[in-house]
Amino acid sequence: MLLFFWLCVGKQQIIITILLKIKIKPCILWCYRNNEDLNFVKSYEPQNKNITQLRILLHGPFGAGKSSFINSVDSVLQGRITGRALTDYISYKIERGNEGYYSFIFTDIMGFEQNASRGIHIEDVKLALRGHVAEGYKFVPNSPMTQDSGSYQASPSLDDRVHVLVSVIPAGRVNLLSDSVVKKMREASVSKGIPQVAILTKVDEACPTVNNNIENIYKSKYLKQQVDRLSVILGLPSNCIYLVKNYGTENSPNDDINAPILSALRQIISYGEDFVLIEK
Ligand SMILES: Nc1nc2c(ncn2[C@@H]2O[C@H](COP(=O)(O)OP(=O)(O)OP(=O)(O)O)[C@@H](O)[C@H]2O)c(=O)[nH]1
Ligand SMILES: [Mg+2]
Repeated sequence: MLLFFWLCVGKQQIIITILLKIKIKPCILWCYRNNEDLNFVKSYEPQNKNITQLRILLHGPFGAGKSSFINSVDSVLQGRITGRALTDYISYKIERGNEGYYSFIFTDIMGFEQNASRGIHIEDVKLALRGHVAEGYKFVPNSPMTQDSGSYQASPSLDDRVHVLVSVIPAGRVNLLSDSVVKKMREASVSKGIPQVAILTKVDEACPTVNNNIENIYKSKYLKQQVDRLSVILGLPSNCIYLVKNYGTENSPNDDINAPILSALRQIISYGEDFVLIEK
C-alpha cells in the first residue's frame, strides 16, 4: 500500500533507493522498472517531424543474436513469443496492436568478419548509415556497393538515414574479437556522429550463474568484466553497453528476461531521439 502511494505521488527515485538499500527482491524492482520502460517505449514518437520513425541498425558477428534481439523486442511488446525469419537489408516494424506500428524500426546487416570474404565491407556499413542503401539490397562480402548500383540512393532523407548503431556481440566472445573486426567496428561508429550502443547477448551461455537465474545478470563479475573489456576495445562508455538474454526456447515472456531488453531498448531510443533532434 505504502509502495503504491509513493509511486503514485511520483517519488520514484527515492523509492528505488530505499528498496535497493533494504535489498528487496530484484524481481519487484524489475517489475516496476519494466512498466516505466515499457510505457516509455510504447509512447515514443520522434519530436523531429522530418522523420516518421527512428531507424536502428544492428550489426555484429554471424550468429551474434541480432535477429533474436529484434524478435525479443517484438515478443516483449506483443506480450507473447514471436519469431520471424529476418534476412537481407529490410526494415522490421513492430506492430502496435490495431494501431499500426511503433515509431522505431530495426535493420539488420551481416557482421564484420576477420575473413573479408565472409563479412560486410566497412564502406557498405558507412553507406547504410548515411541512408544510401535501398531496402532489399543483398550485401556482397568484400565488394562494396557502388553508385552505379540500382539499390544506391543518391539523395537520402533524414528518414532514410540510420539514427542509432547497435553492435551486437555474444558476451562470451568479447575476448575473441579480432583486431581487424574491432578496427572496422570503431571506424563505423565514428560515422557522421551517429550514436552507438552495444548489446552483449547470450549472457545465459556465457555465465552459469545467470543461466541458473537471470536475476544474477547484474551481479555477475564475469559479465561486468566483459562490459569493461568491450568498453575499452570499442572506446564506448560502459553505460552504453547492455547485457541481454534473448528469447529462445521460452513459451511466454517474463519480467526477468523483459527487463534488460526493455532497458536496452529504452536507451537505444533515447540516444536516437537525441541525435534526430539536432539533425535537419
Ligand atoms: N542461449 C542463447 N541463445 C541465443 C541468444 N540470442 C541468440 N541465440 C541463439 O543464437 C543463434 C543465432 O541467433 P540469431 O538471432 O539468428 O543471430 P544473428 O546475429 O541474427 O545471426 P546471422 O543473421 O546469421 O548473422 C540462434 O540459435 C539463437 O537462438 C541468447 O541470448 N541466448
Ligand atoms: Mg540474423
